[in-house]
Amino acid sequence: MKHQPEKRRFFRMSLAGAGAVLVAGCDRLAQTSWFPKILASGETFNHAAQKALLSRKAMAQEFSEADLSPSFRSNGTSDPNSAAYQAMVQNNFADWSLKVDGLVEQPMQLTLAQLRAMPSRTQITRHDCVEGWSAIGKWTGVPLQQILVAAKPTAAARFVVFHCADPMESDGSSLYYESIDLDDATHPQTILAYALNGETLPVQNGAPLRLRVERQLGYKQAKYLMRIELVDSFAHIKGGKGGYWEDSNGYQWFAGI
Ligand SMILES: Nc1nc2c(c(=O)[nH]1)N[C@H]1C(S)=C(S)[C@@H](COP(=O)(O)O)O[C@H]1N2
Ligand SMILES: [Mo]
Repeated sequence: MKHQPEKRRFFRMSLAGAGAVLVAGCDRLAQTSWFPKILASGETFNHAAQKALLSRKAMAQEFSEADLSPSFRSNGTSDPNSAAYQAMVQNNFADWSLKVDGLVEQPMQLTLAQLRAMPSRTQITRHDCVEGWSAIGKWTGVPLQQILVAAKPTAAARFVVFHCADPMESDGSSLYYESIDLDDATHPQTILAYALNGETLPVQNGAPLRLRVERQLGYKQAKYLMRIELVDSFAHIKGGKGGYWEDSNGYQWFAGI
């Protein structure tokens, strides 16, 4: 109990940046059920759990401009095979928007202009793909935490699911998807990136918007984002394992590095 005020301050501080961007209701943060729940569960943590939580909060290494890879290669889908996506490319993504729904009090639909107007974070990080290559790139985007604070996840929300535009089968079926938990979703380096190395995010790297979740492997970095859905479980989504490669190839859902 004696640690409680300290803990509360810690979480408040971690959300301070997010407050600046709130469309409405930052004063109501204390009522957004998932937030106090994190605090409440903290009171019963034992030492090992505390340490585990701290390590989940640790930052991924950041690099300098001098470390940038000469080019950031593309992997997996490099040009989504769908008429709907190709039409959006033709139109410079003017008709694209990101849907935020599921277990949220405030479902939203965000245009690129709205996302670009939000406070951004730029980070130079190393991407590690299980296929045996790495690249260092500079990503700019909106911290996911800001979007969550605005959308207000309900008490039941535990995971964020990222629905992508690219079909993984030649018949146009099986869209790529991924998911992360709220710890990773609210990590300061977890951003929805719209720029790579200071340029508009290219199609081959996930235009117009892709996830960067820097403490996990490459396949978690969902490209071609269309929708983020808050859920209490992903058991009912597609193969039930929380991601395309998790379902199809037995990849680990938590791909920590
Ligand atoms: N939508 C979508 N996201 C995806 C993939 C994909 O095929 N489709 N491939 C994943 C894999 S395995 C890697 S290594 C990275 C590659 O990102 P890059 O193309 O920017 O190098 O994206 C990940 N995200
Ligand atoms: Mo990968």
